[in-house]
Amino acid sequence: MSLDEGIAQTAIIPLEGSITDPSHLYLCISIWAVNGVGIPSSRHHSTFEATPTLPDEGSLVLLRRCFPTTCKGHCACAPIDRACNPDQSCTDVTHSNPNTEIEVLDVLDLMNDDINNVIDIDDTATQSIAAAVWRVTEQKGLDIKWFEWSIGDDSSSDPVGIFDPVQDRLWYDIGQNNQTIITLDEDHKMEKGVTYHVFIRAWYNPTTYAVFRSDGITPDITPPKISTVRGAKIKDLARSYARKDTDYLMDPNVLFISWKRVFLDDAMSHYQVSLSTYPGGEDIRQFADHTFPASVSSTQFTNLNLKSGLRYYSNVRAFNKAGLHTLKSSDGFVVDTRRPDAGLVFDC
Ligand SMILES: [Ca+2]
Ligand SMILES: [Ca+2]
Ligand SMILES: [Ca+2]
Ligand SMILES: [Ca+2]
Repeated sequence: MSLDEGIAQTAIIPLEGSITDPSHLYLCISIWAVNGVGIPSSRHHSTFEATPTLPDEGSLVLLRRCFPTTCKGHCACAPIDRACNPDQSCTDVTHSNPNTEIEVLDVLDLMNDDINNVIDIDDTATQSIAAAVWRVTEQKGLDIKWFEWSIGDDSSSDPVGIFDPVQDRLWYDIGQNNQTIITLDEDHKMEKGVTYHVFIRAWYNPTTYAVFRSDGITPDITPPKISTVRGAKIKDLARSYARKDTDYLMDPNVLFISWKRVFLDDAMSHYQVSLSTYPGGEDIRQFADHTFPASVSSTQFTNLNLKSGLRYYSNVRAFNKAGLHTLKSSDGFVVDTRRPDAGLVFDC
């Protein structure tokens, strides 16, 4: 039998204070792994007793004695999802909290640099990933020492609806981080149309906590639909007040575009408009430069200098709040700086 433990991974951790301070009996070390896309594993905790042997040297002895460190039985000796028997009762101050309070915001990803500029999302395109960040809103009473996260639906003030309170672990520790990304497997997916909250349990001391939760996200996995109502289409317009799509344009510099009642979605977010020489393209005007809120349904392009005889297409992308989009193009138009021959232009 080999006694080789394999490759030891080591790290040097600079300390901000003494670990042999008599007021801190034990040193807790948490280790977790983060994969290439930034998703962390569960945390493994160990408790050590620090014993100085010289003024600046000493040994850490792994504590194998089991004792609960919180009223919920958190302990360093239990297997990762288990607890020790608690020996104190808890004080849940969620509903009347004299201590520091936080707000929990739902986010699409954790790419935000500045916690103060984070905007909460209420819709998501995925049923298997949720993410949240949290920030202190009021500093008072006790400070928060550490956090745990969970996720649940709208039916309870406890995290139920995703995890099974009997079979599954409900709370996951995240230390002093202020963000988490939650990946759910096939058996724990969020249901479409149901609102889910990210729950954060903030611990003030070993027996006192409060539970905060985000205002929720609702998975919606269908992009905006296209209306089947007659006349609801992307219209190339020669004038701002025109109502009928045109298939020729006399002025090569100005085009009006309308997408009124073309797209349907309960949670429309915004539109992007482009102009191109083939349907769906953006070789004349780009989508990203022409973004409009959900309340807008027409726009104009000027200084176009379009070529006579070429066919152009107006294109509109409709985005919903889950970030999904649908593209629709007009049937196009030809620039013709001559007067049109009467009787040759049919259109509705
Ligand atoms: Ca919200
Ligand atoms: Ca939200
Ligand atoms: Ca037409
Ligand atoms: Ca047209």
